[in-house]
Amino acid sequence: MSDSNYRRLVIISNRVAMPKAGGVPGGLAVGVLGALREHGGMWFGWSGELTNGSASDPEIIRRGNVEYATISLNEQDFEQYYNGYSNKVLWPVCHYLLDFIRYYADDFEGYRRVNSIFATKLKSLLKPDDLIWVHDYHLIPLAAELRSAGIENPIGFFLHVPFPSYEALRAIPGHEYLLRCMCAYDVIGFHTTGDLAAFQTCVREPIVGAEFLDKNRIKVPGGELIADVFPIGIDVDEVQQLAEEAQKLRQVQNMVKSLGGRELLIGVDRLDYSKGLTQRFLAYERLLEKYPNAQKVVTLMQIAPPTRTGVRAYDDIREELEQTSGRINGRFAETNWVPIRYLNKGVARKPLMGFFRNASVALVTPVRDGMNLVAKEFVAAQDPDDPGMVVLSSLTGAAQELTDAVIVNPYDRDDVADGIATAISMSIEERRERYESMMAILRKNDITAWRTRFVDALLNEE
Ligand code: ADQ
Repeated sequence: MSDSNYRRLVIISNRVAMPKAGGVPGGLAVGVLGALREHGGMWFGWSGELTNGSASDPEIIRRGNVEYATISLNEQDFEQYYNGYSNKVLWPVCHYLLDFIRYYADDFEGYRRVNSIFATKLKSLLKPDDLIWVHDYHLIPLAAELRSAGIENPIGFFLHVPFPSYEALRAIPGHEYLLRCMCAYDVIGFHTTGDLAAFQTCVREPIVGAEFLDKNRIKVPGGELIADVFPIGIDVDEVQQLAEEAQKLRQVQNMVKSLGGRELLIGVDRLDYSKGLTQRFLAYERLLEKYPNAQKVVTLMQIAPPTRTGVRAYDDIREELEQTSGRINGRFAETNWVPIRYLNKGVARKPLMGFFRNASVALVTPVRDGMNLVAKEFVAAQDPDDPGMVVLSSLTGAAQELTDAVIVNPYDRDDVADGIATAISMSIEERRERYESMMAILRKNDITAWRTRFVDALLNEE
């Protein structure tokens, strides 16, 4: 046990995923909860509730070794900070999807205001020995706000999405402010070496004028920081156990029965334009055209619950997907077969892992993704004797680690269609070999490794 285990870990993210709150947790919540359950500590953030007045004081509940401290936010503040600058400006620029950027000065103001509110509310809960770990693009200015409020604890930041190179980042109003704010952290973590390199292109600019001291240490205005790569992982044993136990669930058995012996291709994503869902459906259509025999042997089940409803681009993608899946089903369906089962809702974690275990192929084809935990969970959920295969976008962080997946370019329909055909027809020996090598990587870079490496880096910065 390292020293860090004796220090309280305080994690801050936009949303706190309360136990049994329902809904589908995203990747950040799955990762943070995994890390916090092991280490113990406090998770601070938004409760999911909105108020007409000002933000509420923290409400604290304890479950096991984790304290959940949540605040409610004013409706307009939330709209501007979350739906506005965070998700209409930062999310698209971080995913290199500049056409989706919708900037409004009021949203930027709201983003700064809510970060200042987070700092004020959090300050009263902090103890001098706490290690502070801030998560994701919603809260980039938080360390700067905490420092202004007199907090001197070590503060780390982990970005769950990709970091854009300066040529993309400079497109957004406010980027100078964001870069200056990042200098207030002691440790900054990214998923991949590519993200780290992109960050370096930004801080090299005169606006920061960073000096690179050694491999990961950077001198910035006001001090030094460590910027490094910490690929997020999964709890491999938990996923394996859930997947095995789920075989007994009626929900899983009924789904398998309904396939009528066909091979299951599965996609599981939040309904987000970065996940490449329309392109995925079109690539699947290409598979059915190019390999007509596949029509008799495969079914695609796409599970995609809506997120960020109320943001125009998310409503649009939902409509587009309904139309595309409807058209493909209309074109190819038979009396006893529908090519795409499109579910617009989440599935609980255990049956989901059970679905993964019964699928022959996972389609993980985002047009950009920081890491992608679905790819990792799918591999861990497989039966080692007869494992399924992942068709994985080269534009995900996961592709840097899972090099034994079938790697494809999500923008190239033929490449994805051929990738699916390769995965379906792969020999059992080759699947087993690739599974073993991917599992070794998942075990090496698991959720414990992610958390301990980051917390140790933070501790070393004192
Ligand atoms: P997300 O964009 O949310 O995460 P991802 O990494 O795939 O993407 O994590 C999604 C998580 O939610 C997985 O654990 C998955 O099982 C679950 N999930 C997704 N859709 C679901 C559904 N329909 N029903 C039930 N469960 C579902 C962000 C970044 C990623 C990064 C993670 C973690 O965008 O790039 O990998 O954070 O850092």
